[in-house]
Amino acid sequence: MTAEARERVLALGSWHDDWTGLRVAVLGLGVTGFSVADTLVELGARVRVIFGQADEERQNLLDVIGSESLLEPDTDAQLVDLIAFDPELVVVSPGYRPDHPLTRWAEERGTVVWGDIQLAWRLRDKTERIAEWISVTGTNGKTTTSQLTAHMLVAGGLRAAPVGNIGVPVLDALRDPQGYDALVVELSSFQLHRLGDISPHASVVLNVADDHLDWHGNARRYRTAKARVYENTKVACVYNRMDAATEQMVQEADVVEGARAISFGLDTPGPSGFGIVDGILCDRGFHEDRRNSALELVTVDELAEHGLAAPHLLQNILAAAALARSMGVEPAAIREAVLGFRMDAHRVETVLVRDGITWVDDSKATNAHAATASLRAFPRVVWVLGGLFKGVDIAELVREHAPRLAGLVVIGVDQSEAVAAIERHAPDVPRFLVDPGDTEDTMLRAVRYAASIAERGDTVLLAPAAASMDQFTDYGDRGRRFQAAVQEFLGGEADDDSAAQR
Ligand code: UMA
Repeated sequence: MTAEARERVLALGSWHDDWTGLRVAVLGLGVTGFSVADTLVELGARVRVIFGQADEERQNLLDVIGSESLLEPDTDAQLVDLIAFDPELVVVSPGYRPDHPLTRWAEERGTVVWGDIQLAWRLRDKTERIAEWISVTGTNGKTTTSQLTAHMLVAGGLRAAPVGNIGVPVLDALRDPQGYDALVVELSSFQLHRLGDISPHASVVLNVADDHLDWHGNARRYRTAKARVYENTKVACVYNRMDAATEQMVQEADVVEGARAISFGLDTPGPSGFGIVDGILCDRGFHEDRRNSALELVTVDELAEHGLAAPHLLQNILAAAALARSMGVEPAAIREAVLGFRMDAHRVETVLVRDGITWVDDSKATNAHAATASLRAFPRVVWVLGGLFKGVDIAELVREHAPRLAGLVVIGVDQSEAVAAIERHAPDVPRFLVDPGDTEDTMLRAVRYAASIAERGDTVLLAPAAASMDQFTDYGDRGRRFQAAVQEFLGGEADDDSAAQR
């Protein structure tokens, strides 16, 4: 690849530039790969999508839009195809590891390699109304915070949507003909790894704990990826006062002059923070008279009535409020948005209360940090855990929560890591290993066992601390099967207060 050809690609920074005839290889055909191919074909580029597997509908659609494609599970054969295609630009889906042979080949030869976020940033001027970006990341709470922020922006009269890792590719949103005032972009550490030079209006790292270490190689690289979210922020870098690592990331970030560091936390805030005073969530970050007073947003009691007062949710609400206030949303609109907000399914969702035992689905707890937050919320727990631990050591998690455990139910194909941690830190807690041979039956067996040891006052908690793909399609599938098994096994009437706890 000549330096000149490379420069030509790097100079493409607008929807209105000339993309015609550009040879682009798109790696992966999930939601991201399809949105990238669809966009680039629309711009007149010559697109070839290379992927190991994909659903049939997407493959058929590639033909319809006029993209070339290669379905080939073997990476060596994919590489031969990529070399023959001789791309000028490679756009890679988030799931590809940094050391993947195809991206490595492209980078070594000097071909430009972007993620979809970098491409979307360059194309953001498609409509006359150009959206500000608000970047949201963190190990946990990203999706809830992105949804809350978008909700607040909409309540404040802006056209806004949550996009990105949440499941809607940014490229799909920015091709909406009406355009947006703001896009709240949930960024995974994978997307942050290939972020490029985006310049968000505001940004936040909610918290940082180890996750996805198998993908990044080690904890340092994972944290470095997360820290990138603050780079080039224009107005507000929002960080968590209770998580020193996030503050350090802000201090080290290269931001646009004038951008402010704004903190959030459950304690009393200083003049550049959001926090809680006497049971009231308040803003001392954007309030004009912030040196002397705080602006009331909503009370903890009001949030409790809506099932939104768990500590991790209060943090998400404060972070979202800081982001929304940075866009000028008034406190009354923030209050209205929060009180009208409903959590997604499978996030600490009460399935049933029966005989004084509460059955809770937190299938969304796909890592140790999230599982800890939900385990802490209950005094005595029969804990259903296991799946793909993604290179993170769960021994510490078992050690911390051993005193509250009434029982353990281990699911997942490879249970050795969980068993080793349990033998070390919770050897006396009754445990049951669900035979991984029969996925269909997994949750029913888990529920049956949990029911045999849970007592009145206990919570049976599905908080696997692991990804689900070894046995289920995704965390939603895992949660639905758990809920179905609870209903099938326990069925019938719930205790009277069951509905109230949902
Ligand atoms: N593929 C390969 N080889 C690889 C990796 C992927 O061939 O090494 C191919 C697959 O065969 C398939 C395609 O790539 O054709 C799938 O691409 P992908 O894994 O990047 O997934 P997408 O469907 O494009 O979805 C991605 C995010 N997935 C991942 O990061 C793994 C989605 O986040 C995100 O919603 C979507 O882009 C839109 O931005 C999911 C996720 O699990 C929910 N995220 C992780 C998390 O939140 O913890 C990071």
